[in-house]
Amino acid sequence: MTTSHPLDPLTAEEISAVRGLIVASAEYDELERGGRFITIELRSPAKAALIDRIDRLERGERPPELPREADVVLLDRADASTHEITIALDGPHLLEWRRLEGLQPLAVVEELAEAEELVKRDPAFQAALAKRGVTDFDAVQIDAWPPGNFGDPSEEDGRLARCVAFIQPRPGDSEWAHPVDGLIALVDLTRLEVLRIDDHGVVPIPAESGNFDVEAAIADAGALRDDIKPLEITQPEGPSFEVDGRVVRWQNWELHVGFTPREGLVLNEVAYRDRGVRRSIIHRASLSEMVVPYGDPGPTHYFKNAFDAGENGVGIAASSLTLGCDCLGEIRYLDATVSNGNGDPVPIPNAICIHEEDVGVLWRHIEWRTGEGEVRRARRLVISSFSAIGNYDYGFFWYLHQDGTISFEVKLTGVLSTGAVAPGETPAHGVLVAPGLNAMVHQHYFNLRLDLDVDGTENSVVEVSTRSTPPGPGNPHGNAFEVERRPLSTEREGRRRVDAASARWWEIVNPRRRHRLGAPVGYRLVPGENARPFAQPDSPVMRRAGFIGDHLWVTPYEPRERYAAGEYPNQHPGGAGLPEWTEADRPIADTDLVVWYTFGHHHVPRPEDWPVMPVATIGFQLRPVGFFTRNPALDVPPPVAACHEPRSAEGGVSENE
Ligand SMILES: [Cu+2]
Repeated sequence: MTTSHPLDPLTAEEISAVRGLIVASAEYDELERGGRFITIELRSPAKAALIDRIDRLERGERPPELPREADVVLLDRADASTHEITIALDGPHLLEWRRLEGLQPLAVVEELAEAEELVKRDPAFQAALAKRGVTDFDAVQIDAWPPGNFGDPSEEDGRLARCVAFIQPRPGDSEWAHPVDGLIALVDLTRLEVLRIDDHGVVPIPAESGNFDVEAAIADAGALRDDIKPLEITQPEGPSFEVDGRVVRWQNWELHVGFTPREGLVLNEVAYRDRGVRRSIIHRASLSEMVVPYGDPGPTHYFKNAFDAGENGVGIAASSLTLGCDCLGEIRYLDATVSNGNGDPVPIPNAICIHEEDVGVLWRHIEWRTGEGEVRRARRLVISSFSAIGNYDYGFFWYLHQDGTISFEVKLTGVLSTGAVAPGETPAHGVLVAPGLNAMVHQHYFNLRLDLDVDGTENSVVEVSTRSTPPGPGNPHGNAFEVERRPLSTEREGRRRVDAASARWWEIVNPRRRHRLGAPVGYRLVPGENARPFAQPDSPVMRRAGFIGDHLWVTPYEPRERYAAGEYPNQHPGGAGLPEWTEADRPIADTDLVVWYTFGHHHVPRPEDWPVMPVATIGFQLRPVGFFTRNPALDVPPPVAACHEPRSAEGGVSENE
């Protein structure tokens, strides 16, 4: 018997009920060619109601049932208009149906497949392929990219995709090794028409295989490695966490694991039970947007800047995880359910993997005089999922640590996006990874929406920088440095950038709750790897992805402000989301606030990233600062009876001396 939670994602039955209600409605009847279902997801109950529910549970009261509702995005198949529909699941009945003008939701897989068939069978596209020596059109794979928005008046209407071709010599081969450069088809996804074919001239298609299966590895290295002995992770008494429905409890931590079609993994109601008292830290944390701007101006590449969340759906693209492959050890899985273009539920079994990992030493000190000391081993709770979007694979990993730290990491792997260059040519905006094969420079940006509620909803953000103390009487030896704390009081002040020179970080504090030593309790957002964008500030991509112009953004909590590049980035001319909202310059001090952290992985490809990339990681940490009175992990027991006993007792050192 598992417990249900008001933030549990919609079940397959609920998705079917929502679909059934919409298809039977009078509003749907008016759609000339029916609708394409883009997303069907839970509409979150109001934040105040969720907090009230927790408070009541803490007091031992029975909380009231919260209404269960669904949000649907539907595309009119006749005129490509977008419709937002809200459904109450008790009944069920229709609450609201809104038609939007000029906004395009993410593209679903059915549309990508239709575009592929259309372009592959297009006589003009086939003629252009034939000019390149390609006549087996079954070996052609078409990649439909979100078109972006470059202000071209002929691209203002309709629902579009830019399609590029790859050749798959044999079924199962990696097509990414064989890009057809210089040839693009602009497609109308609703009317299913090829609007335009741009042929910028023949570039030889790279021939070398980019396969990375076992057969390819043996062909490359002669054999597979034979010196890997079994490494088994066993927890004979089971894992130390418990999963109740989608609520996870582990080592004082409690949280709910959600999932949405657009964001994928969502952490809800993350709290730490501190000596029996539940202390809130995060109300909701999710990947709000991604964008991958490419730095090659060529005709087949300049438009590549996919917003993988808002234009594709990170949750829709989630894969099932398998034991021993994606996750190792004592695993507990959670399933996800998304929907297809027809509105039918699509289960993703084992979409989320939960397990414990040993991560080395938690803390340690050995006295040099005696050789005695204390050591504790660290473990962390891992909650993760993987999404495969086109050529790339992204792993999204949340970690809870025993010292109160929460960290997030993206694992980037999969296959590089490629183009071709003429033999002997060196690409100016990329790197050769195989003969004639260009891996273009690019960046991967992620924005995490962090609705932090540190010990309550009213929080403030302080920027903490370190500077050298000016030489003089206060710094006679020149060694001094000091920490500067700068409160961020309005949204425009809250747009900040990382700065290695001042070792900058930000602290989210609760000014109403003080540590015993006087300072407000808080959590420190510690940046990891990061980068500035290199696209021009007034370029189409920077207008559309304004959230990558700064690394930190702070807004007052507003439930409709969910995604860093706005609700509908697909084909959007730009300006939406964080840049637009923060222009209001609302106050952000001592209020219910949301922190949005943007971080970018700067990817100048290496030959070693080919034919499949070893994982690169990027992320950040949220570390308690004055949240606890002292090291909260003192109570972790020693891993064995004694790690470092006096030297004599170890039976060696003293006697031999
Ligand atoms: Cu990359």
